[in-house]
Amino acid sequence: MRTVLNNVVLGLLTLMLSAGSVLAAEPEITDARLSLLPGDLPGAGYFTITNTSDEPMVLVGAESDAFHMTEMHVSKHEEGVASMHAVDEVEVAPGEDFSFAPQGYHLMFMHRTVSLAEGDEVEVLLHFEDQQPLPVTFTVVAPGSQ
Ligand SMILES: [Cu+2]
Repeated sequence: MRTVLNNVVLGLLTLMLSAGSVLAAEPEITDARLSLLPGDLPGAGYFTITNTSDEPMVLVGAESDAFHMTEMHVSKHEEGVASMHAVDEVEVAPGEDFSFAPQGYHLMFMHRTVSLAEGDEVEVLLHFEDQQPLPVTFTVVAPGSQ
């Protein structure tokens, strides 16, 4: 009987400890917004990731039911020419912030599945390495707003 009780107590402790560490390691997402363009042109997702853990966090992708395809992009200005290309992952160092922002990193939301207007909220799942998918609510903002 004593052994059974000990096992139960040990099991509970292990559960509590692992739950605690999972919570501590979750990325914090702030200022999530989605800038739309007219028609079926893509929208751009901007937000800030805060890594309060002591391990690097690696964002490897995103998805939303409101769009057929979502990619991570970075914009570049080279010799006066603006371009962008897809990136596979973005690493946020321990204790650091990383911002997806105009003229830099952004989520590129392509081919809407629903109509969207300013003020609407869009659910997006962010995929971090070694993490559960993280649901984040993006607010639709006017094109060109920062
Ligand atoms: Cu893009």
